[in-house]
Amino acid sequence: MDTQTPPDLPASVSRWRTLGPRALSGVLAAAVALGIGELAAALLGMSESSPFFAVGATTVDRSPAWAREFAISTFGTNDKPALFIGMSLLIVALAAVAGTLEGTHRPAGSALFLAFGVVGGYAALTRPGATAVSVLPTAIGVAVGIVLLRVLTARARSLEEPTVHASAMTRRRFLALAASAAAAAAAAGAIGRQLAQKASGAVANRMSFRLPSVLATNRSRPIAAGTDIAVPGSTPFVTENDGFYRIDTALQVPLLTTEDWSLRIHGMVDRDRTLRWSDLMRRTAIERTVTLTCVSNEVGGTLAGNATWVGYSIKDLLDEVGVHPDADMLLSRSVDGFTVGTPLAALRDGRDAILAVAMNGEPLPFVHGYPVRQVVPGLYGFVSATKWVVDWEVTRFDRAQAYWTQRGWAEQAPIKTASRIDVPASFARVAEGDVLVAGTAWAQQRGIARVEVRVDDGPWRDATLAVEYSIDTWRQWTYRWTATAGNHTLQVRATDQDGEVQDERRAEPIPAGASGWHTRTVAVI
Ligand SMILES: Nc1nc2c(c(=O)[nH]1)N[C@H]1C(S)=C(S)[C@@H](COP(=O)(O)O)O[C@H]1N2
Ligand SMILES: [Mo]
Repeated sequence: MDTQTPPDLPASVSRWRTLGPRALSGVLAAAVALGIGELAAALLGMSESSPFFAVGATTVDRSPAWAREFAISTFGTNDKPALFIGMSLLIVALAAVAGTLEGTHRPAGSALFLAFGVVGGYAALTRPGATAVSVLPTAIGVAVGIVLLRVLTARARSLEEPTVHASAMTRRRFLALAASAAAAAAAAGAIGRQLAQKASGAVANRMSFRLPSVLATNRSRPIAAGTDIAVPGSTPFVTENDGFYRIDTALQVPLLTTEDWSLRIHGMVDRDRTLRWSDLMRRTAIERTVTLTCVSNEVGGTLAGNATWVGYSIKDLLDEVGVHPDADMLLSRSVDGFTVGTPLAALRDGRDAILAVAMNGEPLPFVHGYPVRQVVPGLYGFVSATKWVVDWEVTRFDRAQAYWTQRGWAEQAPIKTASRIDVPASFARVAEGDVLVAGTAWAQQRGIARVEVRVDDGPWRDATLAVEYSIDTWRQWTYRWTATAGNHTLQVRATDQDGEVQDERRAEPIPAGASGWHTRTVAVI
């Protein structure tokens, strides 16, 4: 090697000249493989089988409970971009190794690519609803990737030959090929994504969706004056769809049309039944305002949102199919295979459990479950709020386990009483004197009776509650504080309408929801 080094070049530069093009070859070949895999998946009408998404989805499903907790507490609702970035970095690193290996120990790099193909193919084959052909996008992508890896690394090697070492021509040819590969990878990926969306027809279907009309008697109660006290910076009573938290395991948002949609009801029932969209539309629509909460919400966290939903009674549907008396769980399944176990008792006790089709006057956004999702007041989302729901199995908790329960989360998970300080903001600096403290509190199904605030471990003082909308929605509160200069700690706690004070003991979200009192530090100047 060293004999090829021109005397004026330090060894590190020459090593970089050799390794750089090889590593780049590997990375580009992998990018093309993934882009082609994406495109092939779209053209074959199986976008869930693209190697990148199949591996990502499998990673999500196979990761242990602590990993989900870590991801959500670290990245919040950006957990998906974080996963994509992490995967991409790992792929770049491995592909660079493959390119380097292919240069020195041909065909070791190709073999490594083949190994990635096996991993991707295995992931695609084991996704819910996969068949033998699900492996095709990965196989095609990897085949193209290996050919390109060989061509590129051969070119990269020719750059290193002493006779042409300085040849600008060779270098230009390599760079031109590399640039074309990068462009091809980006184009194939982007076109694949576009095609997948278009082909589903779901975007057009959602645009032509007509909101069901709701009889006056089935409307949600109007929001009375004094419910939404709109302190700047505090949580609005109704959460806009765009700002509504999103939590799910779906790396590719399912794109269903109302025509594709159906709900199969089976298991411990007298009559199996499959409900089509037209069957749903013939039913009586009801409108309800309900606050959803995620079990992963930390004390003081923002994984909760309040919306006005239009949907159809879950209880009525269950009554019609004749639930067996010894059944106690509804195992609902999303089109992507995610499952939720909900106590039948909660669905049938008269609370407003609905199959929702609209959210704040719009068809459900795709990320929130278009065309149909469940909304059940009082239960954390992972045991109640199935999005893209297509299957209901009436069963028993001792016979079936839902997705998160299999991963260490609770079977039963009623929402815990919680309260949060929104204003002043975290580590805010406020002026001495009259300071308005504001926030929200929730105890779905029980209702908020009282909110108290204390400063620096002083006595608890009653906050002023906003007008209550219902026991199923959060309730805003304010507190007037005469602030003195210095650093202060504000703390809040709520009491529900059963007289139960919010649990002071700190608990992690896993297995059944966080508890503890929210505190906030404020600098008064
Ligand atoms: N299909 C599907 N439905 C799902 C989930 C999911 O991962 N997949 N996550 C659940 C969880 S954990 C919560 S908190 C709510 C969140 O609903 P949102 O994203 O509309 O706020 O959806 C629930 N429904
Ligand atoms: Mo959740």
